[in-house]
Amino acid sequence: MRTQVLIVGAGPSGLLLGQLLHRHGIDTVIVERQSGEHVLSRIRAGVLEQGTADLMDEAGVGARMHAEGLVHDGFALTVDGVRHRVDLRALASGKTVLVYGQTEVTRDLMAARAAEGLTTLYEAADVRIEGFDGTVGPGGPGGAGGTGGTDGTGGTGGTSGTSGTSGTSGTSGRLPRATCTVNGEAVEIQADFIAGCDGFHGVCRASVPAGAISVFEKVYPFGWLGLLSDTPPVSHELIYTRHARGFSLCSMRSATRSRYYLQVPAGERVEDWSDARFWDELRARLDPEAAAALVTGPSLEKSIAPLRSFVAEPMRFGRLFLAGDAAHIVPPTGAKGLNLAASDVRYLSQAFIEHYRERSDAGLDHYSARCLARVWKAERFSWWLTSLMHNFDQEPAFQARLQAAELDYVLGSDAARRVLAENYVGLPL
Ligand code: FAS
Ligand code: PHB
Repeated sequence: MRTQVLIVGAGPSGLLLGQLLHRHGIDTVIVERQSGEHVLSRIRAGVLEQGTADLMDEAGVGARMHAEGLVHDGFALTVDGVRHRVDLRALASGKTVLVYGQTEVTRDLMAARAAEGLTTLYEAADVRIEGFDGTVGPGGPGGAGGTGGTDGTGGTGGTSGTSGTSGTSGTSGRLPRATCTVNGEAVEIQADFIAGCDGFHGVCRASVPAGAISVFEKVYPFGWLGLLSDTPPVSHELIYTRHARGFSLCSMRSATRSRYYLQVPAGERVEDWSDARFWDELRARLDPEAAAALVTGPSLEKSIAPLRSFVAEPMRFGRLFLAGDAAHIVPPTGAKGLNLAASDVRYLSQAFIEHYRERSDAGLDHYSARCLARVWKAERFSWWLTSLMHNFDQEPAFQARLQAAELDYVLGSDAARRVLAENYVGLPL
């Protein structure tokens, strides 16, 4: 197979990138290790920044998000049993967030891709990528200046197989490609570029020569035990609770479906948590009003996510570009994971469109630095809010006093709340 941009991974990053490029006539193929049903079965993010919602609109898939998503103009921090509201609309210049599950985002993107008849190879086994580090000459594959593809069309883009981007000028002539097995058949896909949207455990970052990449990581001594239930939320807004027994989060997917999280020690096993144990522990951590309002029910899903902060630098290697969790991970406390993936995809889609439409590689050349400037600010905020709200039993007593002082300051200072709100709604793109 031959395409313009080969996308590895059909999570939100890969699907959103594929949809945005398609709307600008750029051909993509997506290879995904799992089935579509498996991808949809993962319960992850729940809060979209305005920039992410705007991107969904640009991709032409925002209708259900606007119809079913819940606009939230604030959330609560509960400390020592007292609930403190953070008024996003007042503190963040009128900005709000949208509560709409990642599962629904993925479902909308999958449906749009299928409706357009675009190629997604699900259950692709043994995916390998190569040829992405080819020395790309001034022309690049259909890029600015050079003669572009071997067919002399100068990279006008177009449908797969006929695009003017085939071949590369002034290079070793190797094209980036992926090989995999689908339904027992060996498949090879050649492309001008590869977008590594295959998440933290994917093959793309792992395919980069060790000497070419730097990684920065912090692993937290706890994880989040999440439970999804068809029960009404305890409050119309999210509640982040700091408690001596551990952090908890009351979130939601709709007025009838709730999402709850408990801080649990690293290494905890989900099999050790019956629904009854989960509900008892959650109730013990909530403020009295929330505890009284809690409606329990059978779990639809229950899982433990380990918490880590992780960044790989740079995010570009020749003709391979990493986006989303393939390049960075944040603890979910700040609701940044999915939103960071969306901002990477915004920058990468703009760069590819510039390459094929305006024959400029400025966006591609600036992609990594542009993403990382935003990634590190989100890493800082996610680490900070995690440090503020979770129990660190192993930390020295001095650290616990600093944490208490920081909380006291945040809750008592308009300036500090403004910083919290500005980061929570998402920094400017
Ligand atoms: P994803 O991991 O979603 O998608 C990558 C895709 O690539 C997957 O479908 C995978 O099957 C596929 N893939 C992997 N290896 C491959 C290979 N070799 N070949 C082909 N395909 C391959 N964020 C929040 O904001 N709030 C949360 O509460 C939250 N909870 C989370 C809980 C968990 C357990 C995890 C892991 C993450 C959570 N996140 C949360 C972060 C999450 O939302 C990510 O930011 C988001 O899924 C990023 O999307 P992608 O970059 O598309 O990566
Ligand atoms: C969620 O609803 O899954 C969610 C919401 C806010 C967060 C993390 C997760 O900070």
